[in-house]
Amino acid sequence: MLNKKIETICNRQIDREGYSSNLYLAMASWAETKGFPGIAEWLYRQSDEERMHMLKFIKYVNERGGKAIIPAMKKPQPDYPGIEEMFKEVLKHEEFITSSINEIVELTLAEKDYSTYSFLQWFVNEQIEEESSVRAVLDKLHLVGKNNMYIFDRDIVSLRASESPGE
Ligand code: OFO
Repeated sequence: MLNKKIETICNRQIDREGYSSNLYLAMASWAETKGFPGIAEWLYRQSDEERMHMLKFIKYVNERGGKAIIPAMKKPQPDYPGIEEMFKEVLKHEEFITSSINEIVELTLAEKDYSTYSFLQWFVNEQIEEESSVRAVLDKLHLVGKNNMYIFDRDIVSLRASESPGE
């Protein structure tokens, strides 16, 4: 049975994963309307992965005798000043999610909840991959140069770190 503190912080993470999914969906839609189908595809897939992360937390909380709270949809900003600025925003958001996961890890140790600690190890590793995947996108963007956006857009899908979202 989850203790209340762990249940509450896991519900906070459900909210954050749900927002991540929504944020990347808004970015995907924006990129699509700007004529970047490859970037949009990268972001649509990222949005799906984030929904899987949210589901993992929901199922875990319920399985352990807690009650998952489904969050309201917060509206992300609909427009971005440019592709690079948008990916910098993605990196900043992933760093925020990493620190959010680390806070839960710290709490599980303080509360001696080793089952949740073990559940979180998948997320700890996932965050390493996600941050490095976004850094690779930013590196590629600098390498290709902003004047070759056609090539960047064509190649970005091959930069995805992993295609195994849920398991
Ligand atoms: Fe982008 O990460 Fe979820 O956890």
